[in-house]
Amino acid sequence: MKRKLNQLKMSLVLSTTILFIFSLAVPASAAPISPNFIVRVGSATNSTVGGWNMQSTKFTVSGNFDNSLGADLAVIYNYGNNNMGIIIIPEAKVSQATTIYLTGNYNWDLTKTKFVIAGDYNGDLVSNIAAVYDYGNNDMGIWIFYNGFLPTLVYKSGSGNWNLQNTKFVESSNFSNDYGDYEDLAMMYDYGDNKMGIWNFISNGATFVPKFAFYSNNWNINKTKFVVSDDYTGDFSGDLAAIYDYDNNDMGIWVFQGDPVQGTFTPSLFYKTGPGNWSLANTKFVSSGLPEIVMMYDYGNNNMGIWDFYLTAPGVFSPFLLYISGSGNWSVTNTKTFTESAFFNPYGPYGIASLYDYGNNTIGIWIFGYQSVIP
Ligand SMILES: [Ca+2]
Ligand SMILES: [Ca+2]
Ligand SMILES: [Ca+2]
Ligand SMILES: [Ca+2]
Repeated sequence: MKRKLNQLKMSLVLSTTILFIFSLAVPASAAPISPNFIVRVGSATNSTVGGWNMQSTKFTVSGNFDNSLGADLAVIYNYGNNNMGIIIIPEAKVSQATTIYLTGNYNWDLTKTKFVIAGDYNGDLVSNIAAVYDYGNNDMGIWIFYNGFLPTLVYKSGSGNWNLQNTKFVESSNFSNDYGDYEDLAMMYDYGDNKMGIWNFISNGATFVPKFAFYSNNWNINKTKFVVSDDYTGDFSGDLAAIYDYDNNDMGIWVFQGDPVQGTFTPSLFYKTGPGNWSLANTKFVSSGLPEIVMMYDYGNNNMGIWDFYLTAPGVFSPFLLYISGSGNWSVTNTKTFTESAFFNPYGPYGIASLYDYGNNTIGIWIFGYQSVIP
């Protein structure tokens, strides 16, 4: 699905001016205008629902899970007694949230669920959910919730073979064309002493086959603050992007280009702010559902900004401030998720969905919608 969306996005970028409309009721006093981007503010489209416990909301991912219209949100929710539920929020419309799967009591331990992501692992263009599970004794399992959300154990390392404490990031994309055009999982692993490895778990549509895809003895995983994935090189094959802290408020974005034939990664630096220009401590969320990287930045005083690192040339990200709430208008602390995808909205197909905690077991979802216009 990502691939289809990326093609769409690329053609839009080439042929049209992109107009971003943010569906918040607050004026964007400092929104810049660049030759390719016009930012303006639309009306609020959020809705809220009561009885939603943020503490029980363990993971949120996006994908087209219902094979209808645009992207949806899927929430992994703790119903207690080791009963795990999957809630689908179609096109991020919170009022339509539906629990579509429950494991039943004592069947799923969420404290042992270390990563949850989404991708299409069997090539039917319907998104699936992947959960990485810790069986203890360094035994790791990958569960996929396929169509109908039937859980299937697609990989198990066996005891003593995989340490999930050392597994720092897991991302999904079609990194390798081995076994066909299915999305795969990439795991970034900390070998200690600035030694880092990336493993590809390559889907064959039914099980996952591990392949060692990258190694560096000069990469500090503790300085790696976020990892996201998409196609950042325009070859329709998945890449990883790692947000790296160079200290002194200097932030870099490394892209690990996936080689779909070799199943390996080649890193290159696509962006660096320089010292004094970017606080990763103030960067609450990083997301990428398109060949760009969006970050939610906390300016303090409930002033929130959304920055877009956009490919302006091959191998080059350029930052654009897409939105700024103004002081007192947006609590980053109350913002629980921030997910870019093809969320259908009144303005166009692209956007960001953000789960906002209003307290008293009430959540709302805000859509930051992008609109494209033909000039
Ligand atoms: Ca959908
Ligand atoms: Ca699928
Ligand atoms: Ca693949
Ligand atoms: Ca690529």
